[in-house]
Amino acid sequence: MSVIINLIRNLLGGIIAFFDVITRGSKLKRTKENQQQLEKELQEFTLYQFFACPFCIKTRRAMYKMNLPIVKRNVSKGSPYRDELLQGGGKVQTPCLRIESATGTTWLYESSEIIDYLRQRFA
Ligand SMILES: N[C@@H](CCC(=O)N[C@@H](CS)C(=O)NCC(=O)O)C(=O)O
Repeated sequence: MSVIINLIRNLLGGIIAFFDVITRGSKLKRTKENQQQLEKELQEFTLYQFFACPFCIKTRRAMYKMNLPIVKRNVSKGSPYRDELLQGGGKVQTPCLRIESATGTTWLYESSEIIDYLRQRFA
């Protein structure tokens, strides 16, 4: 039964992801220098996610719009990143943004909070 539920969930997620790609439009443009500088800063971020998770699609869409090419790690069952997320963040819930800074590592859960954080910093 759970196999069928997972199949339906992935199918619906795939459809949402497809419509996201064809409707997301253009991304924010920066000068080459500004984009390069920004991409250096982005090395401190990692997004833990599932491809077909609607909350991850919403977060990836906002990241695309802000032109933030952040490293993504898929946490499907069997992936080593799933354990990394569980150990570091405390639970397997996606999306989760890992933020590395001089003061330590923060694991930010909740799509709305992740998007707000990125908007405040980069938009
Ligand atoms: N309110 C959360 C909801 C996140 C959520 O429910 N994510 C699901 C995937 S779509 C999840 O991680 N479920 C745990 C699991 O599948 O193990 C958000 O907006 O980020």
